[in-house]
Amino acid sequence: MSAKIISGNEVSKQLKDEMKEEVVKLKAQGMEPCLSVILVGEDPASKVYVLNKKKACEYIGIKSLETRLPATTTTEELLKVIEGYNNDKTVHGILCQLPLPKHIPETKILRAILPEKDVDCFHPFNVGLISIGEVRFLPCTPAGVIELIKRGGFETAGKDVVILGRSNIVGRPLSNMLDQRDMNATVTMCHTKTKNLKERCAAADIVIGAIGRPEYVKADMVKEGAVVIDVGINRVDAPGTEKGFKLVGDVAFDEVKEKAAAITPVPGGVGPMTIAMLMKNTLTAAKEAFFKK
Ligand code: BQF
Repeated sequence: MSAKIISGNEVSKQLKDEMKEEVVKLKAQGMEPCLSVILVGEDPASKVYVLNKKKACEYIGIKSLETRLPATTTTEELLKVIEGYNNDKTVHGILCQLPLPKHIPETKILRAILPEKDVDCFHPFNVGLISIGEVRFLPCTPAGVIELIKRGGFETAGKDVVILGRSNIVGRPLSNMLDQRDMNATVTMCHTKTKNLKERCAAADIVIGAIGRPEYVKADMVKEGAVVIDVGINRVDAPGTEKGFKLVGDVAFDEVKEKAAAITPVPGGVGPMTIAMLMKNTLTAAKEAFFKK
């Protein structure tokens, strides 16, 4: 039997349509939600991501501002740009596209964004709020994963979830969210030093791949009837194709789909959900700012 394919393209479209309607109402009340995106350098993947965010803003009716800085930008120059957006009352969300050029310390930059405008939810203050279950923003990719599981109709309460990967952006916050009282999953985080990793995966009701290794999760690592969520976006060489590369996830899709109950594709799975959740955070920030004053 072949797995149900959980389409992030479809679910994210649905979410964006809901937000589009909401923005019409917010604008009627005199509010114009606005997201500022800062891109430092010329990373080709980052350029695509920034463009995806701009297009989503346009679709929903969120105003978007963009600052593009050369790769040679100093930390101080970047901090100035952030400060400008922090002080701008018409800007509700700010994000600095990662990764940054190596000479700029990421931690320093992420701490500079005002927590109430931190729509990526990377500021330590907002990260801390998640771990105590007191939530303002949810980090975009983990929130997208959870939304896909929910809208796919899959229960998390009492389920064993294995997360492959412990990054600050995906694995760690996702673990923090899934074992809160509203989700009630039992979470195991696996990494390079984990013993019996294969066996742990194969025993899980839900497997989440977030390690950045192309097609790492094979069919023998997945239980019959499991739900498999693929967060990986890996560029692999594909000679003869238009771009010379293709995107594959952390899951060997073709073989795992024959065993899983449900699986997310790459592209068109978690990726578009990340963007939709960013839009949701931007609306949250705008509403908080507007109704507070
Ligand atoms: C799709 C990201 C790693 C590091 C920094 C749609 C996106 C990707 C794929 C996208 C990502 C990944 C983003 C698809 C934003 C997700 O159709 O499968 C959208 O734009 N993403 C980012 O901003 O920074 C990253 C991954």
